[in-house]
Amino acid sequence: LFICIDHVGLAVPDLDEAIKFHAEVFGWRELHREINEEQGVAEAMLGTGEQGEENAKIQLLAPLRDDSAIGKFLGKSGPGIQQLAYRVRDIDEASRVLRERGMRLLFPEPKRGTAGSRINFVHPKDARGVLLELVEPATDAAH
Ligand code: V0V
Repeated sequence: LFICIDHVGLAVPDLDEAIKFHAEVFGWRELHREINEEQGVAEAMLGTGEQGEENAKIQLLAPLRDDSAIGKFLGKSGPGIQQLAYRVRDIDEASRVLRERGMRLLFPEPKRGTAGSRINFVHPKDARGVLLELVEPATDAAH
């Protein structure tokens, strides 16, 4: 059903400051950055940058608005891990199987995620306290 861990998402108040911190202290490199209005986030993907290495990424998520998912998370829990993202080959099939197994997905249909991917989320109550994202990368994605 799942291929691997695609990324771990961290809620951060300030994207630029967070990128700098994770680069300077942990050596992560910025791979990609974009604004996703629908999700209310400015996000950056960080990777080790090792050629040929297929590693899980870190996604930094900063809120565009206080009433966005990340804005609310920061207000309630402060900065930290907001989501765990599993990569799937076929999000429609994975969603069907998970619904069959009793999981509630947050969106009726997948939404647009980072770098043209398709994303959906399992409700944190159903995933035992974890906001679980499903991500089907765009077929022509460079990363
Ligand atoms: C809420 N809860 C969480 C949680 N957020 N538990 C674990 N991890 C989280 N991140 C718990 C919360 O403590 C409550 O438990 C319960 O779930 C219901 O929370 P709520 O306060 O009623 O609901 P909200 O308003 O905080 O909303 C939570 C959800 C919301 C998950 C529904 O954040 C959402 O729709 N998220 C999906 C979209 C998203 O996260 N977008 C930003 C990333 P108690 O207190 O009742 O026990 S965008 C992204 O990842 C992109 C673009 C990408 O990857 O490409």
